[in-house]
Amino acid sequence: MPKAATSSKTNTKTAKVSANGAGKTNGKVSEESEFTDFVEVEQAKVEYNERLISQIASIKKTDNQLLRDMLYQMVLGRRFEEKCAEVYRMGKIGGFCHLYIGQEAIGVGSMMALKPTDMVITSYRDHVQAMIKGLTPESVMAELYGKEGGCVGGKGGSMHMFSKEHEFYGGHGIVGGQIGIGTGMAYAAKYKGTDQVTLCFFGEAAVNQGIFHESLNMAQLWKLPCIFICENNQYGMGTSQARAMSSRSIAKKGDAYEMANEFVDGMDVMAVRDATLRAIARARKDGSPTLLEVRAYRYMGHSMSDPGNYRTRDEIKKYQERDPIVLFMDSLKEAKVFGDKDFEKIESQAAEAVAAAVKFADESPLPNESELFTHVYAD
Ligand SMILES: Cc1ncc(C[n+]2csc(CCOP(=O)(O)OP(=O)(O)O)c2C)c(N)n1
Ligand SMILES: [Mg+2]
Repeated sequence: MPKAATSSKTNTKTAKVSANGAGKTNGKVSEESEFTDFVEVEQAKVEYNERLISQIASIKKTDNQLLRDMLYQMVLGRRFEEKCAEVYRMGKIGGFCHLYIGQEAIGVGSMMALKPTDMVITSYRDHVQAMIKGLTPESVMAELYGKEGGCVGGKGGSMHMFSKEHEFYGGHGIVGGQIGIGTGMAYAAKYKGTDQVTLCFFGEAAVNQGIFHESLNMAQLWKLPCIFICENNQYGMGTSQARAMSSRSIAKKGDAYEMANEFVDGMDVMAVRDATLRAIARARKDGSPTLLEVRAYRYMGHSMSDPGNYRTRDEIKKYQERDPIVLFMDSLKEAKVFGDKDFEKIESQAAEAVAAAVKFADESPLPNESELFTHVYAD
Protein backbone atom coordinates (compact mmCIF):
# COMPACT_ATOMS: atom_id res chain seq x y z
CA MET A 1 0.00 0.00 0.00
CA PRO A 2 1.47 3.37 -0.94
CA LYS A 3 2.40 5.43 2.10
CA ALA A 4 0.69 8.63 0.92
CA ALA A 5 -2.57 6.91 0.24
CA THR A 6 -4.74 6.27 3.21
CA SER A 7 -7.18 3.40 2.81
CA SER A 8 -9.15 1.41 0.34
CA LYS A 9 -12.63 2.83 0.71
CA THR A 10 -13.85 4.36 -2.47
CA ASN A 11 -16.86 5.44 -4.45
CA THR A 12 -18.02 2.97 -7.07
CA LYS A 13 -19.67 4.99 -9.72
CA THR A 14 -18.04 4.79 -13.07
CA ALA A 15 -19.39 6.43 -16.16
CA LYS A 16 -22.39 7.99 -17.72
CA VAL A 17 -22.30 7.37 -21.42
CA SER A 18 -23.90 9.56 -23.98
CA ALA A 19 -22.62 9.00 -27.46
CA ASN A 20 -24.83 11.16 -29.61
CA GLY A 21 -24.01 10.99 -33.25
CA ALA A 22 -21.07 8.64 -32.86
CA GLY A 23 -21.79 4.98 -32.47
CA LYS A 24 -22.53 3.11 -29.30
CA THR A 25 -20.41 2.84 -26.21
CA ASN A 26 -20.44 -0.39 -24.28
CA GLY A 27 -18.83 0.33 -20.96
CA LYS A 28 -20.18 0.23 -17.44
CA VAL A 29 -22.44 3.16 -16.87
CA SER A 30 -24.05 4.94 -14.00
CA GLU A 31 -25.81 8.24 -13.58
CA GLU A 32 -23.47 11.18 -13.24
CA SER A 33 -25.74 12.58 -10.56
CA GLU A 34 -25.07 9.44 -8.49
CA PHE A 35 -21.39 10.22 -8.40
CA THR A 36 -21.35 11.52 -4.87
CA ASP A 37 -18.84 14.30 -5.01
CA PHE A 38 -19.03 15.00 -1.31
CA VAL A 39 -19.37 11.38 -0.35
CA GLU A 40 -19.78 10.23 3.22
CA VAL A 41 -17.01 7.92 4.36
CA GLU A 42 -19.49 5.21 5.44
CA GLN A 43 -21.20 5.33 2.06
CA ALA A 44 -17.82 5.09 0.36
CA LYS A 45 -17.08 1.90 2.29
CA VAL A 46 -20.28 0.30 1.02
CA GLU A 47 -19.62 1.36 -2.55
CA TYR A 48 -16.00 0.23 -2.49
CA ASN A 49 -16.80 -3.43 -3.21
CA GLU A 50 -18.87 -2.59 -6.27
CA ARG A 51 -16.06 -0.57 -7.72
CA LEU A 52 -13.54 -3.28 -6.93
CA ILE A 53 -15.63 -5.81 -8.87
CA SER A 54 -15.84 -3.60 -11.95
CA GLN A 55 -12.10 -2.86 -11.86
CA ILE A 56 -11.25 -6.55 -11.51
CA ALA A 57 -13.35 -7.37 -14.60
CA SER A 58 -11.31 -4.86 -16.63
CA ILE A 59 -8.03 -6.04 -15.13
CA LYS A 60 -8.74 -9.60 -16.24
CA LYS A 61 -8.96 -8.42 -19.85
CA THR A 62 -5.63 -6.54 -19.70
CA ASP A 63 -2.05 -7.71 -20.19
CA ASN A 64 -0.13 -8.17 -16.91
CA GLN A 65 2.94 -6.26 -18.07
CA LEU A 66 0.77 -3.30 -19.04
CA LEU A 67 -1.00 -3.41 -15.66
CA ARG A 68 2.39 -3.37 -13.93
CA ASP A 69 3.55 -0.43 -16.08
CA MET A 70 0.33 1.45 -15.29
CA LEU A 71 0.73 0.95 -11.55
CA TYR A 72 4.40 1.92 -11.77
CA GLN A 73 3.57 5.17 -13.58
CA MET A 74 0.92 6.03 -10.97
CA VAL A 75 3.30 5.39 -8.07
CA LEU A 76 6.16 7.16 -9.84
CA GLY A 77 3.91 10.17 -10.49
CA ARG A 78 2.89 10.39 -6.86
CA ARG A 79 6.40 10.03 -5.46
CA PHE A 80 7.79 12.46 -8.04
CA GLU A 81 5.28 15.13 -7.08
CA GLU A 82 5.86 14.59 -3.36
CA LYS A 83 9.57 15.15 -4.02
CA CYS A 84 8.78 18.27 -6.06
CA ALA A 85 6.92 19.72 -3.07
CA GLU A 86 9.91 18.93 -0.85
CA VAL A 87 12.59 20.46 -3.09
CA TYR A 88 10.33 23.42 -3.91
CA ARG A 89 10.20 24.25 -0.19
CA MET A 90 14.00 23.99 -0.14
CA GLY A 91 14.15 26.69 -2.83
CA LYS A 92 15.49 24.42 -5.56
CA ILE A 93 12.48 25.05 -7.82
CA GLY A 94 11.27 28.60 -8.46
CA GLY A 95 8.11 30.08 -9.92
CA PHE A 96 4.78 28.38 -10.31
CA CYS A 97 4.51 24.67 -9.55
CA HIS A 98 1.21 22.75 -9.85
CA LEU A 99 1.11 19.18 -8.57
CA TYR A 100 -0.92 16.24 -9.91
CA ILE A 101 -1.40 14.29 -6.67
CA GLY A 102 -4.86 12.63 -6.67
CA GLN A 103 -5.25 12.80 -10.45
CA GLU A 104 -2.80 10.04 -11.45
CA ALA A 105 -5.50 7.66 -12.69
CA ILE A 106 -6.57 10.18 -15.34
CA GLY A 107 -3.16 10.57 -17.00
CA VAL A 108 -2.23 6.91 -16.72
CA GLY A 109 -5.62 5.48 -17.69
CA SER A 110 -5.93 7.64 -20.79
CA MET A 111 -2.36 8.09 -22.07
CA MET A 112 -1.36 4.46 -21.66
CA ALA A 113 -4.15 3.53 -24.06
CA LEU A 114 -2.39 5.48 -26.84
CA LYS A 115 0.17 4.48 -29.44
CA PRO A 116 3.55 6.26 -29.10
CA THR A 117 2.83 8.24 -32.29
CA ASP A 118 -0.37 9.73 -30.84
CA MET A 119 -0.18 13.32 -29.61
CA VAL A 120 -0.82 14.91 -26.22
CA ILE A 121 -1.30 18.51 -25.13
CA THR A 122 -2.16 19.69 -21.65
CA SER A 123 -2.25 22.52 -19.12
CA TYR A 124 0.42 23.66 -16.66
CA ARG A 125 -0.27 20.62 -14.39
CA ASP A 126 2.02 18.67 -16.66
CA HIS A 127 4.97 16.93 -14.89
CA VAL A 128 3.37 13.52 -14.51
CA GLN A 129 1.76 13.50 -17.93
CA ALA A 130 5.13 14.32 -19.51
CA MET A 131 6.65 11.25 -17.83
CA ILE A 132 3.76 9.00 -18.85
CA LYS A 133 4.37 10.10 -22.46
CA GLY A 134 7.95 8.96 -22.17
CA LEU A 135 10.03 11.95 -21.00
CA THR A 136 12.53 10.80 -18.39
CA PRO A 137 12.07 11.81 -14.73
CA GLU A 138 15.58 13.33 -15.01
CA SER A 139 14.62 15.64 -17.89
CA VAL A 140 11.40 16.70 -16.12
CA MET A 141 13.06 17.37 -12.75
CA ALA A 142 15.94 19.28 -14.38
CA GLU A 143 13.37 21.38 -16.24
CA LEU A 144 11.69 22.16 -12.92
CA TYR A 145 15.08 23.29 -11.62
CA GLY A 146 15.58 25.51 -14.70
CA LYS A 147 18.72 23.53 -15.58
CA GLU A 148 20.39 22.76 -18.89
CA GLY A 149 19.47 19.06 -18.68
CA GLY A 150 15.75 19.88 -18.65
CA CYS A 151 13.53 18.74 -21.52
CA VAL A 152 13.56 22.27 -22.96
CA GLY A 153 16.96 23.26 -21.63
CA GLY A 154 15.61 24.92 -18.48
CA LYS A 155 13.67 27.61 -20.34
CA GLY A 156 10.17 26.35 -19.68
CA GLY A 157 10.07 25.33 -16.05
CA SER A 158 7.17 23.58 -14.36
CA MET A 159 4.42 24.75 -16.71
CA HIS A 160 6.12 24.12 -20.06
CA MET A 161 7.30 20.53 -20.38
CA PHE A 162 7.60 19.74 -24.09
CA SER A 163 9.08 17.05 -26.33
CA LYS A 164 8.42 16.81 -30.04
CA GLU A 165 10.25 13.47 -30.03
CA HIS A 166 7.62 12.07 -27.65
CA GLU A 167 4.69 13.85 -29.31
CA PHE A 168 4.15 15.82 -26.09
CA TYR A 169 3.23 19.39 -27.03
CA GLY A 170 3.16 21.10 -23.62
CA GLY A 171 2.58 22.37 -20.88
CA HIS A 172 0.44 25.59 -21.38
CA GLY A 173 -0.15 28.38 -18.87
CA ILE A 174 -3.12 30.15 -20.44
CA VAL A 175 -6.23 28.43 -19.12
CA GLY A 176 -7.98 26.79 -22.08
CA GLY A 177 -5.39 27.99 -24.60
CA GLN A 178 -4.32 24.44 -25.37
CA ILE A 179 -7.85 23.41 -26.39
CA GLY A 180 -7.59 25.40 -29.62
CA ILE A 181 -4.05 24.19 -30.26
CA GLY A 182 -5.03 20.55 -29.61
CA THR A 183 -7.91 20.89 -32.05
CA GLY A 184 -5.41 22.24 -34.59
CA MET A 185 -3.11 19.27 -33.97
CA ALA A 186 -5.99 16.90 -34.70
CA TYR A 187 -6.77 18.91 -37.84
CA ALA A 188 -3.14 18.53 -38.94
CA ALA A 189 -3.28 14.75 -38.44
CA LYS A 190 -6.46 14.54 -40.52
CA TYR A 191 -5.04 16.84 -43.22
CA LYS A 192 -1.84 14.80 -43.47
CA GLY A 193 -3.75 11.52 -43.43
CA THR A 194 -1.93 10.01 -40.44
CA ASP A 195 -3.82 7.79 -37.99
CA GLN A 196 -2.72 9.92 -35.02
CA VAL A 197 -5.18 10.72 -32.27
CA THR A 198 -4.76 13.82 -30.09
CA LEU A 199 -5.48 13.78 -26.36
CA CYS A 200 -6.22 17.31 -25.24
CA PHE A 201 -6.37 17.79 -21.44
CA PHE A 202 -7.78 20.79 -19.61
CA GLY A 203 -9.31 21.61 -16.24
CA GLU A 204 -13.00 22.15 -15.58
CA ALA A 205 -12.51 25.91 -15.15
CA ALA A 206 -11.46 26.11 -18.81
CA VAL A 207 -14.88 24.84 -19.88
CA ASN A 208 -16.51 28.23 -19.22
CA GLN A 209 -14.33 29.80 -21.88
CA GLY A 210 -15.27 30.42 -25.50
CA ILE A 211 -12.31 28.43 -26.82
CA PHE A 212 -13.79 25.19 -25.41
CA HIS A 213 -17.09 25.69 -27.24
CA GLU A 214 -15.55 26.91 -30.50
CA SER A 215 -13.15 23.97 -30.54
CA LEU A 216 -15.83 21.35 -29.86
CA ASN A 217 -18.03 22.78 -32.56
CA MET A 218 -15.24 22.72 -35.13
CA ALA A 219 -13.94 19.28 -34.11
CA GLN A 220 -17.38 17.68 -34.44
CA LEU A 221 -18.25 19.51 -37.64
CA TRP A 222 -14.98 18.55 -39.33
CA LYS A 223 -14.65 15.15 -37.62
CA LEU A 224 -11.24 15.82 -36.09
CA PRO A 225 -9.63 12.91 -34.19
CA CYS A 226 -9.37 14.76 -30.90
CA ILE A 227 -10.24 13.37 -27.47
CA PHE A 228 -11.06 16.28 -25.20
CA ILE A 229 -10.36 15.22 -21.62
CA CYS A 230 -11.69 17.52 -18.95
CA GLU A 231 -9.84 16.75 -15.72
CA ASN A 232 -12.54 17.83 -13.32
CA ASN A 233 -10.67 18.15 -10.02
CA GLN A 234 -13.58 20.28 -8.77
CA TYR A 235 -11.62 23.50 -8.17
CA GLY A 236 -10.28 26.28 -10.37
CA MET A 237 -7.70 27.81 -8.03
CA GLY A 238 -9.82 28.52 -4.89
CA THR A 239 -13.22 28.45 -6.61
CA SER A 240 -15.30 25.29 -6.53
CA GLN A 241 -17.01 24.19 -9.72
CA ALA A 242 -20.40 24.65 -8.00
CA ARG A 243 -19.68 28.36 -7.51
CA ALA A 244 -18.54 28.97 -11.08
CA MET A 245 -20.56 26.82 -13.50
CA SER A 246 -24.32 27.15 -14.08
CA SER A 247 -24.76 23.71 -15.60
CA ARG A 248 -22.46 21.28 -13.81
CA SER A 249 -22.43 18.28 -16.14
CA ILE A 250 -19.46 18.93 -18.38
CA ALA A 251 -19.93 15.68 -20.31
CA LYS A 252 -23.45 16.77 -21.34
CA LYS A 253 -22.06 19.94 -22.88
CA GLY A 254 -20.87 17.64 -25.69
CA ASP A 255 -24.55 17.08 -26.57
CA ALA A 256 -24.76 20.72 -27.69
CA TYR A 257 -22.36 19.80 -30.50
CA GLU A 258 -23.65 16.24 -31.01
CA MET A 259 -20.27 15.01 -29.83
CA ALA A 260 -19.84 11.59 -28.17
CA ASN A 261 -19.31 12.15 -24.47
CA GLU A 262 -18.87 10.23 -21.25
CA PHE A 263 -18.70 11.00 -17.57
CA VAL A 264 -15.90 8.90 -16.05
CA ASP A 265 -14.82 8.21 -12.48
CA GLY A 266 -11.30 9.61 -12.37
CA MET A 267 -10.39 7.62 -9.26
CA ASP A 268 -10.70 4.40 -11.27
CA VAL A 269 -7.78 3.96 -13.66
CA MET A 270 -9.40 1.07 -15.52
CA ALA A 271 -12.63 3.04 -16.07
CA VAL A 272 -10.55 5.87 -17.53
CA ARG A 273 -8.67 3.40 -19.74
CA ASP A 274 -11.86 1.74 -20.99
CA ALA A 275 -13.52 5.07 -21.81
CA THR A 276 -10.40 6.26 -23.62
CA LEU A 277 -10.18 3.04 -25.64
CA ARG A 278 -13.77 3.60 -26.79
CA ALA A 279 -12.92 7.17 -27.76
CA ILE A 280 -9.76 6.08 -29.61
CA ALA A 281 -11.75 3.49 -31.57
CA ARG A 282 -14.19 6.22 -32.68
CA ALA A 283 -11.34 8.56 -33.61
CA ARG A 284 -9.43 5.97 -35.64
CA LYS A 285 -12.58 4.77 -37.41
CA ASP A 286 -13.70 8.03 -38.99
CA GLY A 287 -12.01 10.83 -37.08
CA SER A 288 -14.91 11.31 -34.65
CA PRO A 289 -13.98 13.36 -31.57
CA THR A 290 -15.08 12.62 -27.99
CA LEU A 291 -15.52 14.68 -24.84
CA LEU A 292 -14.63 12.89 -21.60
CA GLU A 293 -15.39 14.48 -18.25
CA VAL A 294 -13.15 12.64 -15.80
CA ARG A 295 -13.79 13.57 -12.21
CA ALA A 296 -11.14 13.26 -9.54
CA TYR A 297 -9.94 15.51 -6.75
CA ARG A 298 -6.82 17.64 -6.27
CA TYR A 299 -5.30 16.68 -2.90
CA MET A 300 -2.78 19.55 -2.82
CA GLY A 301 -3.28 23.27 -3.26
CA HIS A 302 -3.78 24.77 -6.71
CA SER A 303 -0.05 25.51 -6.78
CA MET A 304 2.71 25.47 -4.21
CA SER A 305 1.72 28.97 -3.10
CA ASP A 306 -1.90 28.10 -2.28
CA PRO A 307 -2.73 28.08 1.47
CA GLY A 308 -6.01 26.24 0.73
CA ASN A 309 -8.32 28.28 2.98
CA TYR A 310 -11.36 27.57 0.83
CA ARG A 311 -11.89 23.92 1.82
CA THR A 312 -11.72 21.75 4.90
CA ARG A 313 -9.31 18.97 5.83
CA ASP A 314 -12.32 16.67 6.14
CA GLU A 315 -13.27 17.23 2.53
CA ILE A 316 -9.76 16.31 1.38
CA LYS A 317 -9.75 13.25 3.64
CA LYS A 318 -12.99 11.97 2.13
CA TYR A 319 -11.36 11.82 -1.27
CA GLN A 320 -8.15 10.32 0.06
CA GLU A 321 -10.35 7.50 1.38
CA ARG A 322 -11.04 6.73 -2.28
CA ASP A 323 -7.43 6.92 -3.40
CA PRO A 324 -6.90 5.75 -7.01
CA ILE A 325 -3.57 4.02 -6.28
CA VAL A 326 -4.91 2.09 -3.31
CA LEU A 327 -8.00 1.05 -5.24
CA PHE A 328 -5.87 -0.19 -8.14
CA MET A 329 -3.54 -2.12 -5.84
CA ASP A 330 -6.46 -3.71 -4.00
CA SER A 331 -8.05 -4.75 -7.29
CA LEU A 332 -4.78 -6.20 -8.60
CA LYS A 333 -4.35 -8.13 -5.39
CA GLU A 334 -7.93 -9.35 -5.35
CA ALA A 335 -7.59 -10.44 -9.00
CA LYS A 336 -4.42 -12.31 -7.95
CA VAL A 337 -2.37 -10.49 -10.57
CA PHE A 338 0.12 -8.96 -8.12
CA GLY A 339 0.83 -9.20 -4.40
CA ASP A 340 2.59 -7.22 -1.67
CA LYS A 341 6.08 -8.21 -2.86
CA ASP A 342 5.36 -6.83 -6.34
CA PHE A 343 4.06 -3.58 -4.82
CA GLU A 344 7.19 -3.23 -2.70
CA LYS A 345 9.34 -3.67 -5.82
CA ILE A 346 7.36 -1.03 -7.68
CA GLU A 347 7.68 1.36 -4.73
CA SER A 348 11.45 0.90 -4.54
CA GLN A 349 11.83 1.24 -8.32
CA ALA A 350 9.88 4.53 -8.19
CA ALA A 351 11.93 5.76 -5.22
CA GLU A 352 15.15 5.02 -7.12
CA ALA A 353 13.88 6.82 -10.22
CA VAL A 354 12.96 9.92 -8.19
CA ALA A 355 16.31 9.92 -6.36
CA ALA A 356 18.14 9.63 -9.71
CA ALA A 357 16.06 12.52 -11.10
CA VAL A 358 16.95 14.78 -8.17
CA LYS A 359 20.65 13.86 -8.41
CA PHE A 360 20.62 14.61 -12.14
CA ALA A 361 18.86 17.95 -11.63
CA ASP A 362 21.19 18.91 -8.77
CA GLU A 363 24.26 18.17 -10.91
CA SER A 364 23.00 19.58 -14.20
CA PRO A 365 24.57 23.00 -14.98
CA LEU A 366 22.56 26.17 -15.35
CA PRO A 367 21.96 27.12 -18.99
CA ASN A 368 24.69 29.13 -20.64
CA GLU A 369 24.03 32.89 -20.64
CA SER A 370 24.05 32.88 -24.45
CA GLU A 371 20.83 30.83 -24.27
CA LEU A 372 19.06 34.07 -23.35
CA PHE A 373 19.23 34.99 -27.03
CA THR A 374 18.12 31.69 -28.58
CA HIS A 375 14.50 30.69 -29.32
CA VAL A 376 13.50 34.33 -28.92
CA TYR A 377 11.85 34.59 -32.34
CA ALA A 378 9.99 31.84 -34.15
CA ASP A 379 11.61 30.88 -37.44
C1 LIG B 1 -6.93 32.85 -19.51
C2 LIG B 1 -6.49 32.70 -18.09
N1 LIG B 1 -7.26 33.21 -17.11
C3 LIG B 1 -6.88 33.09 -15.82
C4 LIG B 1 -5.72 32.45 -15.50
C5 LIG B 1 -5.30 32.28 -14.05
N2 LIG B 1 -5.50 30.88 -13.65
C6 LIG B 1 -4.46 30.02 -13.62
S1 LIG B 1 -4.95 28.49 -13.21
C7 LIG B 1 -6.55 28.95 -13.04
C8 LIG B 1 -7.61 27.93 -12.65
C9 LIG B 1 -7.78 26.84 -13.65
O1 LIG B 1 -8.51 25.77 -13.10
P1 LIG B 1 -8.82 24.46 -13.91
O2 LIG B 1 -9.01 24.79 -15.35
O3 LIG B 1 -9.93 23.76 -13.23
O4 LIG B 1 -7.47 23.61 -13.82
P2 LIG B 1 -6.75 23.02 -12.52
O5 LIG B 1 -5.79 24.07 -12.04
O6 LIG B 1 -7.78 22.70 -11.53
O7 LIG B 1 -6.00 21.83 -13.01
C10 LIG B 1 -6.70 30.29 -13.32
C11 LIG B 1 -7.99 31.01 -13.25
C12 LIG B 1 -4.92 31.95 -16.56
N3 LIG B 1 -3.77 31.33 -16.35
N4 LIG B 1 -5.33 32.07 -17.84
MG1 LIG C 1 -9.85 22.32 -11.76
